[in-house]
Amino acid sequence: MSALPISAELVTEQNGIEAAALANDYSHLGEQLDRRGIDIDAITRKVAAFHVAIPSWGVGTGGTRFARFAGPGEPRGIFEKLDDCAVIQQLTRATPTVSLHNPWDKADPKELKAKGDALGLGFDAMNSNTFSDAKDQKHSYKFGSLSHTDAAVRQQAIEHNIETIEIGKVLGSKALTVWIGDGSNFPGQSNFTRAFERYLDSMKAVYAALPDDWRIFSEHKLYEPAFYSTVVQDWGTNYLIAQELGPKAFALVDLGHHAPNVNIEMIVARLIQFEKLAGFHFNDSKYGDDDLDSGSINPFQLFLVFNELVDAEHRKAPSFNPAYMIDQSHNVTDPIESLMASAIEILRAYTQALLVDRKALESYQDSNDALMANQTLKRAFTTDVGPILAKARLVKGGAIDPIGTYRASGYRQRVTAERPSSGGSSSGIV
Ligand SMILES: [Mn+2]
Repeated sequence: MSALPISAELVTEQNGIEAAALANDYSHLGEQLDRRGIDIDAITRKVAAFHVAIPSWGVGTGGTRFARFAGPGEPRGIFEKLDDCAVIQQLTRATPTVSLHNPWDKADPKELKAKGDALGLGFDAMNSNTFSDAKDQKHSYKFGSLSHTDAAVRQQAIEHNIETIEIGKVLGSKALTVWIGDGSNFPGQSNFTRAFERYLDSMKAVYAALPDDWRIFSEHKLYEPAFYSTVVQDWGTNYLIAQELGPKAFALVDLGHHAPNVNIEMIVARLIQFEKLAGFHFNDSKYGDDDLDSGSINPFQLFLVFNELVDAEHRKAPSFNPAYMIDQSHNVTDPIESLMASAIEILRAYTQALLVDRKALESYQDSNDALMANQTLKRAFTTDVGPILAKARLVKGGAIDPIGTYRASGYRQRVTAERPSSGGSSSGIV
């Protein structure tokens, strides 16, 4: 673990500044929760065990279709991206795995594994890419990939997904996430039924190549890059895909991939009930697939999603094993800071959901006491759980104040000197 990017002495020194105040705050919150019959240490242990994966592309500065404004010291390749991911894990202790993208992160898988091991990082779900053309590929995905009208293009996309599984096997990954850009821009351009049949046939070929202990996650999105119709447009279609493919197939929920005001927590409940929830790509949005930082716009929605997840955990829902990943585009902030803040917001929502008095909630629901049922959720949501989050980080060797410690470390200034600007970085939004 000597390869950790921030000096352990600095973390200890910074924690020393905050330690006494945290001890007081934690003790005070412990008394409050005790009056509600909640053991704060039991909650802290659960929070300390919660993990969310970082996408490799998240540490590069994102952009929009209008422009991308590079940030200082951007990682120039996957090995530097892993260094940045290690900073996030070192200070938050909530992000021990990285989700890689093929082909953006292409490198010798054995070298990737060795670099991950040196940094104490594991590898989460692999992401394939048939929504853009890679250099030197024979057929273009301009008019689709797994659902393309031409069998040769579909075969190329299938083989790419199988190659992504093969890379993941070396890294110790156990899942493949498939998001396609396939769809149409004009009414009449595509036959909905035939396109979906072709997609299912292609996915069956990918599914057949999955190792026994792997899962395949399909990700729906209602629009973009296709603006009239999308082949995998919503959770209903996604559920049908998971049903058609078999027991290793699950439906992944990216929070930004729904129409505004859709009740996402209810979708989550349905997928859990029918044992097909793959997991999440966390982000936040105001208008569309904005890919803003988790919890920055609508923390109550994030809490309501976690309320369903904790409810499932509480009642031991069968086949409940969600994979958590952040999927954001950091256009105006330091990506490391955004990812740390987002991991903390995700953990905050989880912690608040753990505080819901489920017995009382059930009783209010059964007696149709709408007001008190809502009050039960709001009581958990409005509890300041910051001391629990800080304590969970501290006991695992992280920072009480990750962003403050990161800024004090001068990491960004150091890598800015080490990484001359290349003018571009492979970053994307999926
Ligand atoms: Mn996504």
